[in-house]
Amino acid sequence: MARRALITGITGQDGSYLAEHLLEQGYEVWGLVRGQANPRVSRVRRQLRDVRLVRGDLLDQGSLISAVERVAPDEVYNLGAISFVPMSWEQAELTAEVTGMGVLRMLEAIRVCSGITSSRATASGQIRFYQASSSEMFGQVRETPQNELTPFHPRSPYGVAKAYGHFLTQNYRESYGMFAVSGILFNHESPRRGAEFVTRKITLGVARIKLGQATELRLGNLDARRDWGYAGDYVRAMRMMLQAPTPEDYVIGTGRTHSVRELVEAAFTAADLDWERHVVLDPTLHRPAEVDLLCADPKKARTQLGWEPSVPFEDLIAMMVDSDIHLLSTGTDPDQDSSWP
Ligand code: NDP
Ligand code: GDR
Repeated sequence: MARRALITGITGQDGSYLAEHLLEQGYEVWGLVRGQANPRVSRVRRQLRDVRLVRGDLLDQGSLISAVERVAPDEVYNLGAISFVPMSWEQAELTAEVTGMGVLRMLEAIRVCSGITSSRATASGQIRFYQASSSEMFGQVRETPQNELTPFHPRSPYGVAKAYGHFLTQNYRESYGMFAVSGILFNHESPRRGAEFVTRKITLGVARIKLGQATELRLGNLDARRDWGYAGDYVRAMRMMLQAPTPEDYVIGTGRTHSVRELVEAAFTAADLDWERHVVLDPTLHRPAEVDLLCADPKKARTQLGWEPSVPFEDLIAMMVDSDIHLLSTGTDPDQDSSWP
């Protein structure tokens, strides 16, 4: 029998790549969708035809119980979140509810539907749970690179909410013997990345300038450093974690770090443009508290899961620039378009 997976966040970047990956692996894939007229749900219907959809919202406990009952999954991937860090200061309570408490609600849905009470779950017949934890939990780091033992010091309401979800996942594993794991994923990008994140903002900006549709690109802090990898590689790691013999948390990243300035240079170079003629620094885009430096130590994932990233930074950025030039030159409006590159 095919394994059955339920994915929250199916309309997002990672949800799309994970669904494709699991379908390739022979899974029956279900996606949790919310809202009455969410245009991203139509996109999923069109682009991921083999994915079945079930209604539910991380804000609504009953809907999650109904979804888990209906789907009866072998594996649950909790990717749903408010994931844009600046928004988490503007809507801190909502971020706590979706990104933090949403994890509690999904774990409770699994616990209730599995009939787990105060005693430990039996190993057989368990629903395996993946939580999308984040390198933003490290925040202000005192050691680099960061591994599974590096202490957390989150610097945004988003990072705090993720830390809550992370510890809760660990707690359900320890309290109930659930197969519940967190992947501490560093930034991962693709042509499907939301336009609000800095990589895609830059590659779309470069494409507009290249095609004569814009002359400038406004950016905030160019000195922040991130460990950027390719989303298609990172969803493989999610599945690997749920196939491991024991439930454990893993750091996933490339082990290389670049500044936003280097990202800008790579993207403009990929389109034969001089970034200094076009980038405008905008202090209003700086964050109330910044995460200055992130760099993963993915040794555990490499040795225990056999996971390796496959797309180097420069290739990733060139892939995104090419995709955006193609998208815009075919007259597509990325803010309106409902298909994925
Ligand atoms: P996206 O922002 O692309 O997708 C977020 C998803 O969450 C969307 O499908 C959205 O659905 C869904 N969502 C939002 N609110 C709710 C809600 N109330 N109930 C159910 N679903 C909801 O994120 P990514 O794909 O980039 O990331 C996936 C996960 O991994 C997120 O949890 C993110 O925080 C985390 N992460 C991402 C990293 C990255 O670099 N991409 C790195 C580390 C962690 P809708 O269409 O309904 O709004
Ligand atoms: P991040 O990603 O906050 O790391 O969270 P983002 O791409 O938004 O920012 C990365 C860095 O770029 C700097 N920056 C700008 N960022 C944006 N968005 N827009 C700008 O104009 C700009 N100028 C400079 C930021 O200050 C920051 O330092 C992402 C999300 O996917 C999270 O959900 C995930 O958990 C983490 O990655 C790992």
